[in-house]
Amino acid sequence: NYTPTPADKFTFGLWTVGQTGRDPFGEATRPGFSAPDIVRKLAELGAYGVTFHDNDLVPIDASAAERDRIANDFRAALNETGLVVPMATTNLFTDPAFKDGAFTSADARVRAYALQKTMQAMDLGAEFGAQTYVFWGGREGTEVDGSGKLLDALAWFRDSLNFLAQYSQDQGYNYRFALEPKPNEPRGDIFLPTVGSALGFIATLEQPELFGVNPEFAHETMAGLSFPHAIAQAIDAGKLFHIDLNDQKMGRFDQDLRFGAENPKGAFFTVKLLEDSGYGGPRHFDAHALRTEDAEGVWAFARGCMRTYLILKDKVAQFNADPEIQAALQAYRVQDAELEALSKSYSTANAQALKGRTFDRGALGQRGLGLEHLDQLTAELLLGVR
Ligand code: GLT
Ligand code: MN
Ligand code: MN
Ligand code: MN
Repeated sequence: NYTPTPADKFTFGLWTVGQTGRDPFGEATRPGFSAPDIVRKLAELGAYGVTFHDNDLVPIDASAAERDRIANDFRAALNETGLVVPMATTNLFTDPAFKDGAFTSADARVRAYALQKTMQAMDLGAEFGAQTYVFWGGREGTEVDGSGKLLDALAWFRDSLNFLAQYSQDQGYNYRFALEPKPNEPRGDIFLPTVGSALGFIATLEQPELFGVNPEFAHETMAGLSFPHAIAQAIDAGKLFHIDLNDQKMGRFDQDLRFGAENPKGAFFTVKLLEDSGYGGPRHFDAHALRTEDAEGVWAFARGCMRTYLILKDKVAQFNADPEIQAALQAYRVQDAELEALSKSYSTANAQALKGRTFDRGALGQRGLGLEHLDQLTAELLLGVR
């Protein structure tokens, strides 16, 4: 009946349901909630966990005593509800100090401060048992490429990630790190703009096995790319360490819409990849209620994200079991054991055999693939008439 339980592993950032409706053009439209209230409400709704930036929980200028009091209240709510904290991250974008980047600032003092702030945030995350640490480089980018830092910025970014990975090992935290790409906003151009570019960068790090990606539906869509294709590549590379689920219209500002709100077909194939591949991590919603909503609307939004995921998960099972869909899939693929054996891996003999083979090119080009039929079946399944 599409009611979530912790076994579904749904998580929300404190900043998501805590979002107050503020945008670049207007003030907050609702007050937001305290962290312990968010924990209690999410638990009541059937979520598994909660995530945070250091400053979602502890204000940037809090005293040591305040920090401890806040951490204790938060811990009490977690203990009371059984909610967990699987992921934590650093706010390296709100404070004016980071206006030209954190790890990629041209100011060595800002880069050093970003390391200090991240180490402290990693301590805070570890205190609550976080195992995944996200890096969203929101301010890591430029508007003015005349500043001449494109190559330096990548080197500074690499040094920082290498440094923090060693800090994590040194402290015994053993975090798995997840880089979150985004093409633009708030910077004109953000470094590592897509899942593909993050994967390429990870290969240049000192301990690449500790790093994966945290792809977000909205961010790949903003770049004009397909989210299912992006996560398929991450899964193939063994790099899907975490995921940010939401929705987005292409070519717009970062909308962070309720999961499935805009592109249910993209959401369906996202859920299908996660479920069919056996992805075991949290299903993390990085989205927020529309600015039009009050507190009740916020919880309707959160419930909706989870409910839509579960409905789509059901549709995935239906898709996988539907005889007509499975027949269409079978008809689409042509198998040929002999040719597949010859093509799978190179040997001189296989190369010679393939070169000597005669192919009926005309017939290969004439075969209809039945994809219109398959796609209509998928559409009807999603529209609820199958
Ligand atoms: C911010 C951003 C998100 C990131 C968060 C992690 S913060 O809300 O828009 O996409 O996932 O830093
Ligand atoms: Mn976003
Ligand atoms: Mn966002
Ligand atoms: Mn995100």
